[in-house]
Amino acid sequence: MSEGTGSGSRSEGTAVPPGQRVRLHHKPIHYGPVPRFRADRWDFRVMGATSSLGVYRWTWEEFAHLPRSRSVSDFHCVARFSVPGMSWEGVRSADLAAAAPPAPEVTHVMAWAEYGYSANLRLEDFLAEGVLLATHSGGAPLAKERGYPLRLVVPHLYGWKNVKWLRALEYMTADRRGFWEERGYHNRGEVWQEQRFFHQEEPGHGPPL
Ligand SMILES: Nc1nc2c(c(=O)[nH]1)N[C@H]1C(S)=C(S)[C@@H](COP(=O)(O)O)O[C@H]1N2
Ligand SMILES: [Mo]
Repeated sequence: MSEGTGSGSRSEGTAVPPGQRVRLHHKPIHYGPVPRFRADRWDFRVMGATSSLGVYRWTWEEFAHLPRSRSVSDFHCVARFSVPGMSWEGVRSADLAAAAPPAPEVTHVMAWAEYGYSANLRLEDFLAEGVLLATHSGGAPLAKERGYPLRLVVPHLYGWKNVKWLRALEYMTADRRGFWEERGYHNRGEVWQEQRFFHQEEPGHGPPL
């Protein structure tokens, strides 16, 4: 088991990103219902521009055999609260990408959840230190409403990029906006740069059409 600290966590001090306040507890936040997990129907896929051109697929049982790591990081919701020092356990994005390598042209990744929720990430943000496909939090399996059985943890990007009930990753050779990115939120959502909303994006960055 490898241990790590999220790149966005700044956990050495009490620093909180601009515009955020610390909250120790918070209610789950998501759009739509909590999906039910069925181990016999669940799978995890990596699709799109893989280097082999094929689709990778793991059953729940197979997914448990991927290398596992732990990471401690702060969580930042765009609704202006941050939860310090959350501990997560799961598969590091880099280990997943080693098991399912992207083609050299891949620049972005779309994370797909149950019911079609999605969030886009730059490949470098996806591969950053501290990014996990988490199955556990605080030493226990994720709670249903926190994304059980699998959740993306991207500490340096706002909460909406931390896709709960994760089912697939799509490697992309051009950027495309996900669910909230199409609805007025920032395409990247980096918390220390306070990239909250679409209107903050640089001109020419590529507005949604
Ligand atoms: N599948 C899915 N994942 C999601 C969401 C969602 O609506 N659907 N909401 C996001 C938002 S906006 C936030 S702030 C976090 C909240 O995570 P939490 O419920 O563990 O606090 O989940 C994110 N992941
Ligand atoms: Mo959020």
